[in-house]
Amino acid sequence: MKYRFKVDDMSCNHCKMTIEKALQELEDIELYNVDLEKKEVSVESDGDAQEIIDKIRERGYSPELIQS
Ligand SMILES: [Cu+2]
Repeated sequence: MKYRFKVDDMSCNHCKMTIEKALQELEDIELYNVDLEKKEVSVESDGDAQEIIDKIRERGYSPELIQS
């Protein structure tokens, strides 16, 4: 599954790195991209969206799934 999340409180490269590290901890993740300018996180994963949301929230950010 491909998911896209809007993460409005991601504001600098530190945020980007923190979120990338969080995503790397998920075993089902195949691909991910963190776009700081758009404040978007794209993920290809066999897991579900909630798992990804929870993981990013753990680090203090507020992802919202973008329906596409
Ligand atoms: Cu930051």
